[in-house]
Amino acid sequence: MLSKTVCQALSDQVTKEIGSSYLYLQMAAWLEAQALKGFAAWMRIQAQEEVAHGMILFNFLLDRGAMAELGAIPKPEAVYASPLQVFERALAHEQGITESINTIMDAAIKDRDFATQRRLDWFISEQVEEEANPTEIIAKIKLLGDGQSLFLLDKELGLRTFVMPPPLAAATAAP
Ligand code: OFO
Repeated sequence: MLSKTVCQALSDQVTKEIGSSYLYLQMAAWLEAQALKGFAAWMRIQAQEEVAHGMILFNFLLDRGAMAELGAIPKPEAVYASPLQVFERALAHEQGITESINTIMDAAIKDRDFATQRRLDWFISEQVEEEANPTEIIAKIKLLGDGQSLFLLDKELGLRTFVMPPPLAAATAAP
């Protein structure tokens, strides 16, 4: 049985994951307004992934017989100075999400809640990628500068496709 603390922390994390989706959707809107359709497409997929992350935790709470109590999602920042700033903000956001997942893991360890620890293991690995992606894009933007070559990166980012995270794919697979 989930403790009250872990249950609340997981519910809050569902809100944060959906909030991440909301933030990335807003970033996609700004990028598309700058005619950077590839960057925007990348962000749209990121937004989709975040909904999937939220659903993994939501399903987990319900599977454990807990009541998920969702919170309010803050309004995301709508205007950015440059694509570089967008990805710097995305990286800072992901670092905060990593911290949040680590805090829940701490609580689950204190509770000897092994099932939650197993579920969070996936998120801990995922956060390595969540930080690596914007870090790599920031490096490429800095390398290429603001000029024409940004359009090459725009093309590259536009190739990203959505991959359903395995824990959610397993839960939604046909019987
Ligand atoms: Fe769900 O990892 Fe990003 O926020």
